[in-house]
Amino acid sequence: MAGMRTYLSIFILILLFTVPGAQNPNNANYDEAKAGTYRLPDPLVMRNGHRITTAGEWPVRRAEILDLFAQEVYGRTPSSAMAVKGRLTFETVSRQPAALDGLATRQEITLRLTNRADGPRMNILLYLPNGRKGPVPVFLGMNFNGNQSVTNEPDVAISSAWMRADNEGRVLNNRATAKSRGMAISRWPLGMILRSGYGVATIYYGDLYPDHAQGLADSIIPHYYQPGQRSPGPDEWGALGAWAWGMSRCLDVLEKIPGVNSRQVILHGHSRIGKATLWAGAQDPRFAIVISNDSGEGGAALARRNFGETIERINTAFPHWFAGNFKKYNREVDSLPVDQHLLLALIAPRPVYVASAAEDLWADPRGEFLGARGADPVYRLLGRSGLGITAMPGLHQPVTTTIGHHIRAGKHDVTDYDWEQFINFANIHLKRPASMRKR
Ligand code: GTR
Repeated sequence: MAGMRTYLSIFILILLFTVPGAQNPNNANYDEAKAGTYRLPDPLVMRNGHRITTAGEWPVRRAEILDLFAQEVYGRTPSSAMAVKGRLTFETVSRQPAALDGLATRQEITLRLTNRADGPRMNILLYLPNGRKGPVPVFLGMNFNGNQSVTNEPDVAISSAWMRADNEGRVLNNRATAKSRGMAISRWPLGMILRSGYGVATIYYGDLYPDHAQGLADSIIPHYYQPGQRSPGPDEWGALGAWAWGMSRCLDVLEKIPGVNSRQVILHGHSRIGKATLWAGAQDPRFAIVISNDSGEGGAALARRNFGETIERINTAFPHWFAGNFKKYNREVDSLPVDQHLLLALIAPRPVYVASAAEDLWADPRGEFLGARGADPVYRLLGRSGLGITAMPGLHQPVTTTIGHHIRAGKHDVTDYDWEQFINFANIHLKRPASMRKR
């Protein structure tokens, strides 16, 4: 036993000295002068060198870029998984017409993620504001700690899925406890959103893929293998792809729920969920607006900048997130045929919002802004306002053109300030008259 432990310690020591970035995640570069020089792939130049000059040609370049992200970065979603679109069965398992002191009607909806009755399920928590005429727009986003974490209400089901450990007793043995109720309410200001006339839909991201390196077996991915397949191919989806797929399946359900304006669903996500959000918004044109909050590396931040998290570091710490092919670029970022500005461009002409936090250097706020700026030519080609600026604005100066942006003071988080901007951005782009907004 002791010998075993010695071997293990030696192994860990070797690992620490051989895996770059493993010693200290913060051995990253935070010096702007050392962010490096790079040439971004031009959004308007095809791989064969042809330059796109008209909006009519964009769909061809768009398809090329989408395919490159699927092939090299996030992995393809298998066609067997796409075939179920809109055909999976769901049921409303609870309904509370006077939730949150009568502010909203709350529903818990269970969606089967395969066509087997005993297969995996995804639980949607949906609030629709009471007393509104006609269907309402909805903010849809995944949560990190189970649906019970976004509200203090005692009668919302506690997620029974695997959950990342927590040292405050809210998650014990990788399962949420009653103490996890409301643990994320600061990131989910339900009252503010509902009073502004929007519904809220959320899902625990772990319903699709448990977020750990061995999570594959318990994810939805094996349910969509080809006959005889034992693992995803190097160009097939990982956790980010599975989370993105779940967002679209939630939209399939919202399309069938009375009271929801499914043509005005605003997809939002923070950090790793923000990365999946951008990928979902890029693939699924039904999302009306897409919001990335502090999504960083693999999200809105340019990969070619050596600042904060890098491709090598993200693939090392989270080997399950991206397609296997993405690991080819660990030390070869310049050969990556895309960069993250092109991911944002895939959302065009729909409004996209990139939010950053000044102290969140790991996510590279400037790289996130430059990602937004890099998407601008596509929006302008399509006749939209794009970002409309070239220099990064100072703190708390939100940009609300078709590519929205803000950088706020503070840390990696979702705050009321962020939500105020998201709601304002949605009000502007969904053209909601003041009378339909705050009550
Ligand atoms: C970090 C990771 C980031 C970001 C973040 C989060 O550890 O390096 O890319 O996703 O987690 O999701 O909070």
